[in-house]
This record gives sequence, structure tokens and C-alpha cells, in this order.
Amino acid sequence: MNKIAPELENVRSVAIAGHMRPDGDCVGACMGLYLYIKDNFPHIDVQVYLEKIPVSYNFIKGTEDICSDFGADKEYDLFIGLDSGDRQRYGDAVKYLDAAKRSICIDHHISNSGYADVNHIVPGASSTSELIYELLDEEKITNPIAEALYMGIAHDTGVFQYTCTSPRTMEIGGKLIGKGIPFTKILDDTYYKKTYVQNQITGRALMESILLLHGTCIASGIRMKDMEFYGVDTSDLDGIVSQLRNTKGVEVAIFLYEIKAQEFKVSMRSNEIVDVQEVASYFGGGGHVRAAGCTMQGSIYDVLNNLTRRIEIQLKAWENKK
Ligand SMILES: [Mn+2]
Repeated sequence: MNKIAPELENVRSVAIAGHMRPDGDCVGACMGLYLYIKDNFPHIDVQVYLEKIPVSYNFIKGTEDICSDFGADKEYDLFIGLDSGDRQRYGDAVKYLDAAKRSICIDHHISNSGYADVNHIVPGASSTSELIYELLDEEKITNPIAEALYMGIAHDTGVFQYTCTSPRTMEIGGKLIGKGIPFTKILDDTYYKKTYVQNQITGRALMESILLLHGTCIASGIRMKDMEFYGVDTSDLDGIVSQLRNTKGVEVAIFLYEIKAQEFKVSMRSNEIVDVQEVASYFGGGGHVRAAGCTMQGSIYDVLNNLTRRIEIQLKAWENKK
């Protein structure tokens, strides 16, 4: 697929959906594409399905049109699924994929199984928002579209820092900035600034972190009762794993949070050596080489034991290759 326009020929209704607990890239890509279709294909009935998004993203034009209730059945001519490596990631919105006459998936997860009729998957790309940028006609990218895509690219690259950032990513970032969008404010409001309780829970997670595998791995976890104590929900925990990764000497950071008794969501980040996507996939999850996640059962100690065993295999293999 080179451009999105030919895919929209003879299409009267489009559903756009992204993954559960939508992040900046997911929302940026969905909204960028949504606004583009609204602007350029006014005869198309287009609807975005996403779970509730962080309030700081509400400045993006059109977010008030997002449907977060997946109760109604509807058969769309075309379903466009974004930033989701597998069908389960859509949650209950997967029914719009199943019912649609045709489906397209646009994604950059290496673990993507290619579940749609047309699969545009570029694992090397920084973000789904970057892929969306390439599929649009540059001159038709308005400021609201540029704001959405810029937020998405910036979030998934750690503000143009992670290795997934290519010269092309920077070029696109430059083009979007060139449109005169308030990029400093976008980054401050959606990426850097934390609420007081978000900083408190991050502090707690850092304070209680432990070093494993001779200091090459750092791990921390938050239990449901801690979240209740601070009055936070899971979306308030987003920056913690990256903060853990910023520890000198550490190759892998692991952050766990309890979702029910003896069940944890696991986020992992690595610096240079360990493919955390391989580790996450082994336990039924997925993601990217330097950022991945999965869900695991057992006590915190069981979970950490199982994870570090897989990480150690990779560290030893790397050690032996040296
Ligand atoms: Mn993404």
C-alpha cells in the first residue's frame, strides 16, 4: 500500500480502531487518519472506536467524536485497524473487524500476525503515526492532522530518542513542525508533565525497585492496594518503566502492576542487548525489540523468576559471543 486514497474508492462507511488502553501513537494515528478522511472524503461515514483516552489528548481535534461504547452492531464497508499487533488488542471493538466487508491493518509491531485482508506492516517504522503520514498526501495534512501525528511519532520514539527513530522520522517531524504546530506545548502537556499522584506513585515504584541478575536488570511492581492508596488507575503508571530504564548499568527494566489477584501486566524496556519482544512473546505477549509487554500469573516473585530466566539466556548468549 502506497497511499490510503485508493483504498477508500467506492467505500461509504469506515470504522477506525486502535488497541485497548490507547497510547499516544494509537490515538495520534487514529485521529490523524480520521480527520484526513473527514476533510477529503466527506461522503464517507467514518467512526473512530477507542477506549477512553487520557484527558491530556483531548486537545486533538475530533477526539470528542470517539466512540468508546462498543455495544452497537454495525457492518462497515471498511475496517482500518491501527497500531495493534493482534486481533485481541482491539478488545470488544474486534467485532467491527469481524463484521466489516474488508479490513486493513496498519502497524509497526514485529509480532503482527497479519490478520486483516490488507496488511501494511513495517516493523522498522518508528510508529503507526509515521506510517499514516506516509499514506497521506503531504499537502492535505492540515494543522490538526499534523498535531495528532506529531504527538504519535514523538511518543513512540521517546521524543525522537529511541533507536526506532530514523532520518526519515526526523524529516517527518521537521515537516510537521514546519506547519506551525505548538510542538513544545504538545510534548509538555501529553508527555512530560505528570500529575502530583503520578509522580508520587513513580517515586514509590523507584524507591521499592530491586536489582537482579548482578545489577543488569531492575524490577519494580505496584499492587492494586497501592493504586487504591494513591488514588491512581493503570493509566497513571505509564512512565514508570522508562524511568526505571534510566538507571546506570541496567540493561533491562521490568515493571509489573497487579490487575487481579496473582495476575500482573508486565512492561519491559531494554537498552542495547536484550530483545524484550522475544521474552514477552514467550509468555504470550508482544511488542518491539526495546519495548514489550505481556500478562503473567503467579506471585510477583514467580513472575520475576520466570522473566529473568529468559533474560539471562539472552545475556549469556551475548556474553559468549563477545
Ligand atoms: Mn505504536
